[in-house]
Amino acid sequence: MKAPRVSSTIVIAALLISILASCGQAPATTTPDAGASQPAAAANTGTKTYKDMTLCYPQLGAESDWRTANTASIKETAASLGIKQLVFSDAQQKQENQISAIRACIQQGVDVIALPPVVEDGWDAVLTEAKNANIPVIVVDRSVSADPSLYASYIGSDMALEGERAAAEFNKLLPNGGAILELSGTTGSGAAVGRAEGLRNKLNANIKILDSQTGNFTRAEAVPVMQAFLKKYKPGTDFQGVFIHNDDMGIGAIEALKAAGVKPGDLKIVSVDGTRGGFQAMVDGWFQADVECNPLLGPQVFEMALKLMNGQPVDRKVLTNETVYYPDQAKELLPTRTY
Ligand code: GYE
Repeated sequence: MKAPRVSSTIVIAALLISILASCGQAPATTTPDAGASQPAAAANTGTKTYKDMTLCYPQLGAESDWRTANTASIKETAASLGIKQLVFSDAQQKQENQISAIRACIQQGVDVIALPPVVEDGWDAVLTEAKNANIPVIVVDRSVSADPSLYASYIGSDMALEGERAAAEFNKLLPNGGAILELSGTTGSGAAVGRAEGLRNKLNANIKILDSQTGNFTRAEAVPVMQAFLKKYKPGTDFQGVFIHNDDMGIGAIEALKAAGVKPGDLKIVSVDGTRGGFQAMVDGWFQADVECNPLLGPQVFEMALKLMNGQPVDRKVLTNETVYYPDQAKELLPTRTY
């Protein structure tokens, strides 16, 4: 009687772990290749479990609701899986802070580093240091321009596809052409670079991008940028639409538009993220579409981290499956949005 009881306990525990790992997870597609080139962190020490894991997450900041949800997903997943230690820090959107945090993690000898890089360039040195210390790095959320041999995998969104989806919305919203403004994210960030590129790739030739300025992904910084746009260009006459790289900046922009007497629907506005704030802006008639970007990456990150600790191959790229939300669904979906 004893043996079956032990094995059913193991089965239940394994089931629980896999349920927890998939709970709240962003749906993903994977790109297997070159997985065998990962640094083998846990070569001959037996199979590691979540209880053995120390994971370093040098978060880039707390600039948006997307970011808050991403932080919560990492912290909640770490707690529910019962990992040994999560080394979490907030770099306040400064790359040098992220680099110092990574160096401290290397010093401490963490098992895995999961890095959401604030910008794309400038990671080669610190990624080389991690590689030399045999600590695998998962690049999360935004891309890096460093050589792919310096990190194990990328988990996150296809930012160019998000920009292309926004372009498709403007093509539908402005069938006879026109001009749009772009309120872009942090300069040099994978998210802003990809979205800008995607927009330009797919926007109809009769829709002109009149101007593009950064609001650094924050509400506060988007307000003066929109105000400056409104001083230079007349809404409805000089431009008919605005592409905004995230919902937080969209909310800041709405504040400036309202103050200038612009009414919901006067302009075609497309944003990115699909946060509660974005859904509210659709309910209120300000956004005509919100391109989804899913921040709930915790489960995938820890699952991959465990594989890396055990020297198992991983997919080089895990892209989140995403959609576009519209005002007619917003009212119904808003109450169940978790971020
Ligand atoms: O869209 C924005 C956040 O990198 C995908 O960063 C992320 C972006 C997200 O500040 O809200």
